[in-house]
Formats: sequence, C-alpha cells, structure tokens
Amino acid sequence: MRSLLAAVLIAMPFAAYADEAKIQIDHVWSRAAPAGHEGAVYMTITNQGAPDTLIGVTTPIAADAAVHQSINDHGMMKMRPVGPLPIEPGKPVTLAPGGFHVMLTTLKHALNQGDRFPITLNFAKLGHVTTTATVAAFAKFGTAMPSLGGGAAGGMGGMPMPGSGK
Ligand SMILES: [Cu+2]
Repeated sequence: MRSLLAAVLIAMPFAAYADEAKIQIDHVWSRAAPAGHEGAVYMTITNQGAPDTLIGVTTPIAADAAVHQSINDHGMMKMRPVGPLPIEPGKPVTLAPGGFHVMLTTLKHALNQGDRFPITLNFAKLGHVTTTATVAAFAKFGTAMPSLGGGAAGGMGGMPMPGSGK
C-alpha cells in the first residue's frame, strides 16, 4: 500500500503538489490532569502545502475538545474558543501555554506524566489527521488556565517538550 502511494505521488506532475495540503504536527504534548477535569494539549502545526484551516479537534479521552486562545485582558488571563484557525504555508502555528491550546473538557481518565493518547485534527482540505500527544509534567488545574503574566512563577519555563524520547 505504501509503495503504491509513493508511485502515485511520483507520477503526479509537480504542479499538483501546490494543491496538496502538506501538514506536519510536531511536539504534541499535554498537561497532566485528573479524571473529570479539564486538560490542555499543545503542538506545532506546520504547513508546507496549500493554505488550509483547522476546523475541529477530537480525542477519545475527553468528552469534548476545542481550540482555545488564552488572552491577557488587562492583566487577567482569560480564554475564548477559536473559530476556524488558518494554517498558512510557511507560517507554523504554535499552540503553547499562554496562547492557542486544545482544551479538553471532562477527561474520561487521568492524564499522568508519560501517558500517550491520540488526538485528531480536522482540516478543511486535508481532512482528519491523527497524532499522538504525550503527557508532560504534572501541572495543577484550577478553574482557569495557569497565569503566565506574573513572571515570578518561573516554573513554567522548564516544561519538557516530548517528541524524541519515550
Ligand atoms: Cu482553554
């Protein structure tokens, strides 16, 4: 099957690639969180093809998943749902603490450091792309996302970025 796909790609004229959305998803990681709570997933989305749009996210480990954006509203960290998120070629979109994130609502089980779970991104052109998130170090969850505004906490900077190791 793989060799057949390769043969088809080689046979296609180069111009055809311009219409192909080629999206790479790296550094997919999640915060640790207890069952029933909210979780957050971060990643980097890189598009080497035609412009595309992230229109939805699903994962079997949570009741719901959606792209959110954390915003600093006069010193108060808030977050709001993000509509369709443009993924432009050559402009990687990073989901990271303090910015975009995938909000997981009502985790079906606890996420412990080192756990891995599937998460599926739905792109307008490319369709569904499933990747694997790795749970990073424990972080406490209250009713809101952790504030990054103080600068005094310092601990946030040490969040590991899984991807190479197991
Ligand atoms: Cu959120």
